[in-house]
Amino acid sequence: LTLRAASLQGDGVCNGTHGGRKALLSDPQRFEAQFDELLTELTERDFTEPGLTDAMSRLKQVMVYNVPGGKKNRGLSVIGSLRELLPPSQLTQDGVQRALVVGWCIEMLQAFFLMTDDIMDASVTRRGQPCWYKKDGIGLDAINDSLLVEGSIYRLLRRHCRDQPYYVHLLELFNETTFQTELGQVLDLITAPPGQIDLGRFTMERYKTIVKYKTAFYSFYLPVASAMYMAGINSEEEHKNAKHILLEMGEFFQIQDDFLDCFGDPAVTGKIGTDIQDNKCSWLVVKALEVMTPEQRSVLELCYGRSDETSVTKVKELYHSLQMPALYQSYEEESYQRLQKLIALHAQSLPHSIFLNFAKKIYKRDK
Ligand code: DMA
Ligand code: MG
Ligand code: MG
Ligand code: MG
Repeated sequence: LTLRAASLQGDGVCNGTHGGRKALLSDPQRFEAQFDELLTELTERDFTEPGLTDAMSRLKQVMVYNVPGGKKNRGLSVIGSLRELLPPSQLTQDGVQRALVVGWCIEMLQAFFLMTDDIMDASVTRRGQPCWYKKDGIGLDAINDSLLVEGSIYRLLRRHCRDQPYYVHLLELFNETTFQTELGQVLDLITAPPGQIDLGRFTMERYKTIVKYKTAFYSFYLPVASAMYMAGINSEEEHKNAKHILLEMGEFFQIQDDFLDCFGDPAVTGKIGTDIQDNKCSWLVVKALEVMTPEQRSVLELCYGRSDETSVTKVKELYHSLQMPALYQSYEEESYQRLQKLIALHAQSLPHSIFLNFAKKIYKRDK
């Protein structure tokens, strides 16, 4: 297997050697276009018993509302990574199509987590619209809707990848990643019991475990590992190297998410922050605790984890007086440098561009 150092494909536009209209589209355009096809497959091609029509139209509605509205970095990075891993001669049209399907499966896994995350975090908006459970007449039925989305992942994988040599690897990877994320979510939740403020719980050690599990595995390792399996790269050593770098990126990504929860613009992020109200073990509270005076700590003790506007404002004022935005900026810079070193050290035979492309997309983001 030859690994290319850089993509010859550039922005992923095909040169038209295979003919047909699809060949003129860029990967992001094809990815967009594929969603409707997958939706039709899921809701019209099987379970066609007339009695199920209403259930299928609900599934369609749930998918349309919850799956395609994000940045799609995770989904697109499957085909992006695969193009770095295989020479163009080894990547067929069908291979590209399958990488796009797997990309949508990751976007669906994300939608499944977010639908339940928003219920548990009592969030109000997501991707610039009301959270699904907040919609009239939905409420906790959103739980079963999220399970429908999760189940649909495996229907698509079976339909499109059943005959591929990497099918079982993908199934195990998706299962393992789902469980890891659920472990992360449980740690996130039990470290933030409503109404029980105990600032002693918020350690950097606990923080790192939470974010590795709840975010890094599914957002960073999963898309690249999927592409690796699809390219026939199964060696534990290679996966270990990739994981090392990607989990580090995932940790940084969640630190950004925590920063944006408090300091981001909801008009840009598409979501209104809830971490202070929810008593969350956020990077901001962990870092603030490291630098605050005992007096400031007693203020935090009284105001953190409360939903009244006055308390939330006091916590934000405290963060400002501790220069948290500046502290975050310098952390971002330092983390970027560390990541570059990590890539140089651990990427080994994997093309560095896979990791660098990812890094480019996430550093300095505001949404
Ligand atoms: C994100 O945690 C983790 C998962 C598994 C969705 P979060 O609650 O901080 O995410 P968000 O800020 O998007 O609600
Ligand atoms: Mg949340
Ligand atoms: Mg959460
Ligand atoms: Mg968040």
